Amino acid sequence: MELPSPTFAITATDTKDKEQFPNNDNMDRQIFHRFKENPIMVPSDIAPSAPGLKIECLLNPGVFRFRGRTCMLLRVAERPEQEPGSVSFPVYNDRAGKVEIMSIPRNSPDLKDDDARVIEYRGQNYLTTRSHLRLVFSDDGINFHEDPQYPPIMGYSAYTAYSIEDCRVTKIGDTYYLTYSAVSPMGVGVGMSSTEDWKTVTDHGLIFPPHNKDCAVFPEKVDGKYYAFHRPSSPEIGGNYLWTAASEDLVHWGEHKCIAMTRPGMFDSARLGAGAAPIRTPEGWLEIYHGATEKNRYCLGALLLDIDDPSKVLARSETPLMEPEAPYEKTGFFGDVIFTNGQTVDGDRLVIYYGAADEVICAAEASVRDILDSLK
Ligand code: MAN
Repeated sequence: MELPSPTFAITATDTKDKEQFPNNDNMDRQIFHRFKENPIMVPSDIAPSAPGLKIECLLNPGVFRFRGRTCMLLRVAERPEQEPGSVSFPVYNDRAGKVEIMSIPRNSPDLKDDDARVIEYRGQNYLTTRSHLRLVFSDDGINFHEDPQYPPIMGYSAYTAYSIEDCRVTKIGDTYYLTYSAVSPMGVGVGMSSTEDWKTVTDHGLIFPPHNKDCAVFPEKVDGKYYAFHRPSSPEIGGNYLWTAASEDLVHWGEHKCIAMTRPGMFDSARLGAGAAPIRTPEGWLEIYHGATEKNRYCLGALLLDIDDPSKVLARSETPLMEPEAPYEKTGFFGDVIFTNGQTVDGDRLVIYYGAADEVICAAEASVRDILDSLK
């Protein structure tokens, strides 16, 4: 299906927060061309999930097509309005079966809060916001709105006590498979759910235990098996590398192989992880991934993998395909971040949807051919 080119006006009600961002036409030299409507969604575009909460960030959407519309499964990060003397955030209490607000005195000597995303208090780590997943729909791939028929996906389990984040969506047959980061005091693992109609969602539990994230399922079987990318982490020996795994049933995974490691001095020197499901091309599986430096600067690169054996890397970007340059990417809740885990592909036209500075949703398009050529 051919999508209209991105020339639509932003609806009047949404303009207040969006107008602060100047146009960014000067970045055309890059392979990716940012939508001139960026950011296409900001936190004030939707309502919080419960009274007393404020949406701080919209980020890292999974993207798919459903009944003729382009859909984003947004990560919505919330917390209470912050009082000057304390840090407060929601946590799901599995025993009580409800979300509770935890509050920590800001002047406590036991508090470490130098990262906007995470705090440490009395030796325990917490997230400063709690995320759930929210569906928004679009006819043009630019203007997205909620549809009351489709409920949000909330993490109400012990393994999602802190958050449910960065959901990849892969359609196989009639079923959409959701793979997301499940964050709790036990660590960050990968949870999986599936749905056909986005009204009834089946939970398959954790498919990769902590510490693991950035899991994207391939859109079709390879040599009779399902494949996925995942990103186990090791704090001591090893690091934050990109792996593949294979499965007979999408729930039990084996044949783990580390396919791409960090590269000192490059844009992916500290960690890397998969974006959305890979794209089948005549030259191999093309995967847009994120790479970050020790200073937490998140850029995008590409990997080209053997079509019959995705654990074989044929090519990898030497320089970023896209890096934080626009004002909305450089500053925000957590600046210098471009993070994608959702895209649409129509022939040669790839549109990535991404979280910019962990705060707003943006989009950019590229020619698949241009990306493949950049890898030669
Ligand atoms: C991690 C994840 C992402 C986030 C980036 C940048 O990789 O928590 O959700 O976007 O960091 O902060």
